[in-house]
Amino acid sequence: MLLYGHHDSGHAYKVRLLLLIAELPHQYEWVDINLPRHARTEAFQNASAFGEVPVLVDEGRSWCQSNAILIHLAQKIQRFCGEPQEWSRLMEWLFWEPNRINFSVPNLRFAYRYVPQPPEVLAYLAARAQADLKTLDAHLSQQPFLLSSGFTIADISCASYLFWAEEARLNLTPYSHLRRWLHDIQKQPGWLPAYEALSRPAKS
Ligand SMILES: N[C@@H](CCC(=O)N[C@@H](CS)C(=O)NCC(=O)O)C(=O)O
Repeated sequence: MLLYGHHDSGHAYKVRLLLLIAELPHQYEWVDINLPRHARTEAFQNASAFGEVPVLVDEGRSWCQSNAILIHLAQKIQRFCGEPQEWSRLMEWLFWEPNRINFSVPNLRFAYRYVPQPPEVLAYLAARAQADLKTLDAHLSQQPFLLSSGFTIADISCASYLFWAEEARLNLTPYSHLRRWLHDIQKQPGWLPAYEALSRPAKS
């Protein structure tokens, strides 16, 4: 398997984390997403239906959209997808995440790191982020992971950008259950911090 990613992509981080935690043999290729799309390698352009990272090439087929890739891998290995009766709960989190946590937190982080936004935009995003953190914290006060059976791709998906909470200027101190959960995810064998997991491999 080959994963295309970039060190600033929490979307790519989700997929790399699953590959690492599941110990799935794979290669990782860093893509310069600061280049215009037409200037990226031909192999990447051919594999990436949406022009974005992450893309996973698996058995000659390319898979795009981070949560779709997580579902593909979890189904393939029959791990990290919860119990069969939890499938709809798993889907709920995987559909909640792109519209909520993955809207608020990455855009806040991007604004503080790269493209400044007016105060009203920052306030809007921060309010959404706080609501999302509260949702997660309340849920995680009831059980260790998002699904009652244990650690799944829902946790990987919802947590990926939260490992960069500081860069989004979000204070996680009030959210003790959420902090405990992030800590438990970090304890999964194979887990790596985002910049380490997604760095450009040294040229040989
Ligand atoms: N919905 C996509 C979002 C992917 C995405 O936004 N990728 C960004 C990096 S985080 C990207 O490739 N940006 C460069 C580009 O669009 O050319 C997913 O879940 O995979």
